[in-house]
Amino acid sequence: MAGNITFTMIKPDAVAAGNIGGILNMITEAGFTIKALKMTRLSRDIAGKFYEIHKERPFYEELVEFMSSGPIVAAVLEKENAVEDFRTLIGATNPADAAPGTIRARYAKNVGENAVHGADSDENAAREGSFHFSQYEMF
Ligand code: IDP
Ligand code: MG
Repeated sequence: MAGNITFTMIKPDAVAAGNIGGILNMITEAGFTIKALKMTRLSRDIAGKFYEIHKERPFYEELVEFMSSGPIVAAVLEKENAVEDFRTLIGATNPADAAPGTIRARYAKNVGENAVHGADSDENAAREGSFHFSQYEMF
């Protein structure tokens, strides 16, 4: 059975462009409840650990560089079928392929600077949530 928790980050491009409020509004309008939320900045080391699963991919260094280039907003979200529904809400990785009305269609700049992260499985949502938040920061 699908779980009800997912994990997201508003990436440095979207924070710098002033889109935190617009993106959080799209998320809550789509029926997600915010269980944890913080603005922070990832060091290269922490960004590298977070994206360890992509270590062998050609864009890994670029991704780590970008994700540590400025502040981000991390959040744990709750909704029925959270992981899949959130992936639908954010749209395809490349905004050129993202469906109209999705967060990436509206806010992403390109395939790398694509406004938001969304966990891709229940296991990764749990891992990523506890990577960024202690149990006392999740409500
Ligand atoms: P996802 O974020 O849609 O799950 P992934 O394939 O898991 O996409 O890639 C993780 C992140 O790595 C993307 O969101 C994007 O920021 C970056 N990325 C993916 N593909 C490329 C690429 O071809 N060039 C540069 N960055 C990329
Ligand atoms: Mg992914």
